[in-house]
Amino acid sequence: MTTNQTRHRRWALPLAGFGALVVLSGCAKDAPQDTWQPAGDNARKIDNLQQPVFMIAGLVLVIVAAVVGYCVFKFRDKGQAIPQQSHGKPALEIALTIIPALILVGIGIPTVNTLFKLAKTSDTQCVVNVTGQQWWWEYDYPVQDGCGGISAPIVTSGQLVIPAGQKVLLRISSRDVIHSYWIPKLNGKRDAVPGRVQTLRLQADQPGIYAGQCTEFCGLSHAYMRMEAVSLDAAGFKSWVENQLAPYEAPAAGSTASQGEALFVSQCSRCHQVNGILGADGTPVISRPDKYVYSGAVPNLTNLMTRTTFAGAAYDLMTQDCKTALWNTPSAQFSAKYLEGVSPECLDTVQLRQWLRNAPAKKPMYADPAKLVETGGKYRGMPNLGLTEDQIDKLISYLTERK
Ligand code: HEC
Ligand SMILES: [Cu+2]
Repeated sequence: MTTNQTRHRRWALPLAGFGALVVLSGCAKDAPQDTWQPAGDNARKIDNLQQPVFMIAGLVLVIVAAVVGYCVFKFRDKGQAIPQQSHGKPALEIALTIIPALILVGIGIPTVNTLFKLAKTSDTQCVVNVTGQQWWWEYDYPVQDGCGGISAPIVTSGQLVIPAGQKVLLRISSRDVIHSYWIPKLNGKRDAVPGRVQTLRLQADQPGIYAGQCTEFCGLSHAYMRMEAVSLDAAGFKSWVENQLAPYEAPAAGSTASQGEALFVSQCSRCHQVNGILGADGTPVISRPDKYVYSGAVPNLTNLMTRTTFAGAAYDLMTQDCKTALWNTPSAQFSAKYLEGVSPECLDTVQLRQWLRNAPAKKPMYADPAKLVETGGKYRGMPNLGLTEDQIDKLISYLTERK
């Protein structure tokens, strides 16, 4: 090999790395989970801190890399004699201790200050309880005057709906293992720890939809444990609340949806609650997920079609085109658009059908009966219920009416 070739080889790797960095940095444009594009007050506080900190850290990196590079090059082995050995240079050592200490203090003061500002919850205007479990998030809205008034509890999952411009207090916990709640454009992370309630203040400036995902490894389907925060204008949020609390309407007698409802009562309602649903004898059907599922809870399916994703916001209920259109709706029109729910033209039941056919095949979740021993006979996710295609059709007809 010629010296020229060796020289080229030496530069190939660093150059390729640099090229990859340049290409990858292009991905950050319009990334839905970009901390560098804050969309609310808390995320902006974090951004205002991380910008200068990264700048300082970057500068230090450049200086250190330049000095190391210079020394490596200047003092490389040219067959010269070993230089005279010396020890200690107090002026340099003291200077190199004081300078980093000053930099750390300079970064530390605004960091601690920001932490205190982010931890403040006394100024929040309404509350949502957020509970993580394998592998989805439950949101329950207690009765309150805040958020424009909520007159009865609302329980939903996957998509957190909040009023835009308001400081919302999330009270975060978990029913099984440790999860972590993170909507990067709205605030930092907060761990969801069983037996503890941790608070996080969330605020979105504008109506819109913001993506997030569980950021604490929590088992098999951790990667499918996503969430979305949806912010609506005041009037939009009020309609959302009213819609969630609207009385149950049974499907027309004899319809396919009505047969689906009966199937739902017999197959699903031991785990899933649909508020207001009545059994064949006319009494309310109350679910008992704690008897069948390890975490003790499963998603409330009362208004499934008011959300656009399901099963930990990992799968879609609408076509990709409609989804893209929703995500790109300008904030002034967003609330009305979201409140339409999944319209018949947008409805895409492919993933829901796969889910009902065999949920654990779509989302790995220890629903395998052979593993129930570990959890005292309880499932860790939704089991395969062995439904026929005909049953699935009826159930889909029923579920897709639920808005
Ligand atoms: C043994 C309890 C159990 C039974 C029975 C059950 N499910 Fe589920 N289901 C779950 C669990 C647990 C989840 C959450 C899984 C996840 O997202 O990881 C779930 C999730 C869902 C979801 C997604 C909900 C959302 O908001 O994300 C739908 C839809 C659903 N199930 C429909 C059904 C239907 C229809 C039936 C009856 C045919 C049924 N399930 C029976 C436990 C059950
Ligand atoms: Cu998780």
